[in-house]
Amino acid sequence: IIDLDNDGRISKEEFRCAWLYWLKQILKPVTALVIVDVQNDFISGSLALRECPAGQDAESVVPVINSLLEQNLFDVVVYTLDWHPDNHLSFVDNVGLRNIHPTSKVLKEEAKVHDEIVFDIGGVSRQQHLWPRHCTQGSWGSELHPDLKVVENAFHVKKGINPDVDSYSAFWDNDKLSKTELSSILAQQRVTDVYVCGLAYDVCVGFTANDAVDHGFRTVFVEDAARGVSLDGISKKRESLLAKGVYMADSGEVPSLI
Ligand code: VGL
Ligand code: ZN
Repeated sequence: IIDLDNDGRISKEEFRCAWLYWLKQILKPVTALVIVDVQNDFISGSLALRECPAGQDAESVVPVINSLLEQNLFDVVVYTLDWHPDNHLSFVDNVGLRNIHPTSKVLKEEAKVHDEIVFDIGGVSRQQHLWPRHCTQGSWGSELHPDLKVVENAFHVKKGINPDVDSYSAFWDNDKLSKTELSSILAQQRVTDVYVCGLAYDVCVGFTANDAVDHGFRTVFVEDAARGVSLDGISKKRESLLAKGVYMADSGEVPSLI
């Protein structure tokens, strides 16, 4: 692109253009859209968000996410899947399978959905929010919503596979015992900017956005493409993410950010 003149030198204007070109190359973001847990159970199955305290319609994120995908804005697309074994500790009907830690205020016999119980897992205490049985591996509830657009060459990341620890973040489990494939996928693809959306705002999307910042990514939370469990949970999560440096945006603003 640089046209040398007769003396073999470049003009001021050419120098300016070349400089801007290289700056743009160096600073060019590589973007990833991480679509968190847009699975049947959170929309119309056992953990349907409309039955949760905030009463939100989870299905309404599907056209918003599809529209983002149809604009071909992102270099990388990742779909995450909550992917639990039958004996997962988060299921309220599995409480009987484990020992309760003496510090637990919730007793085995009285445990119900949304309680915070404390288990004794191999001599270590582990606090756990109790959920209805959801997203068991290979079930209908674990499938992506049938209307969600699935793009070619996307990555699919499963989480919550270890029966003894929950995994809200798509990066690692709640006790940071082990990582999913997400961070190595994003590193391998040279991603700089992570856009998060999906279900649920105050649980898995929020935890994923938080950990994206901790991994050093510029992080954008696409709020109109997310729905949550509780209004209080959503507003607290929003505050803590803002304090952390997460950028809150609506899907309509995304093209101007990229
Ligand atoms: C989720 C509750 C339990 C989520 C997963 O994807 O937000 N919520 N498991
Ligand atoms: Zn789960």
